[in-house]
Amino acid sequence: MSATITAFERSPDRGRGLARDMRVRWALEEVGQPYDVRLLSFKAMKEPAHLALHPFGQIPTYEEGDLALFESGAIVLHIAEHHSGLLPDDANARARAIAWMFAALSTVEPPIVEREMATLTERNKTWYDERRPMLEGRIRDRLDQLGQRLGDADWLDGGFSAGDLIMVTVLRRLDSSRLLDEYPNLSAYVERGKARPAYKRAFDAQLAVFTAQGRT
Ligand code: GTB
Repeated sequence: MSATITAFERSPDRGRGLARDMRVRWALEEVGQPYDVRLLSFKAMKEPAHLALHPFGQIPTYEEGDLALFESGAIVLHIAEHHSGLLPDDANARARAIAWMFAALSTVEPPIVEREMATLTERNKTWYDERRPMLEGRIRDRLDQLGQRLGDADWLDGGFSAGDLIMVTVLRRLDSSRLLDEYPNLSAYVERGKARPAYKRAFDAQLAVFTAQGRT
């Protein structure tokens, strides 16, 4: 039985693959599982039918048989645990790959999102110019540390894993800034992720939603 995920009917990122359904699509492509997509308007996301699936009225969700999940990290972990290809067999290596998923979501992503939110909502405030270096400094701290750990390796811990999948999608959120340019090994890491055939299939699928609307 195919899983059904939810995604934006009209993604504010205009098909750039930055919304969080992208990581779920990518995970499903990596493990070779077909999936259906239910597209939602912002209004539908806040209606009872969707709130029953997602308490915060967001995308993505994941439905498979009698299982309904929300939170992109939990969904990717579920996919990775039930299909081979995204987590190593060795128990310790598996635990470390899962730790990288959590690191991406709870240590690296928050300062990136905080800067993004400030850019969106505080740009005209008097304090914005003063606050921005601090927000960017917090991101640079994490990128310094992550870049040092990655070194010249291809992936964070051995072979490509769900930890890399989440980390690459998190780092992609810096696309509209120049911050990642300061870290050649991290930029190359993101490009390696984007070069994976499964990533490309997932990216094209979400882009097709945007182009089908005749938007440019
Ligand atoms: N922690 C949750 C998860 O990982 O699944 C967060 C889910 C989430 O933030 N979903 C967003 C959403 O549904 C879409 S991805 N927002 C609607 C709402 O809250 O009402 C976040 C996102 C949105 C837009 C861009 N963009 O335009 O570039 C990037 C990322």
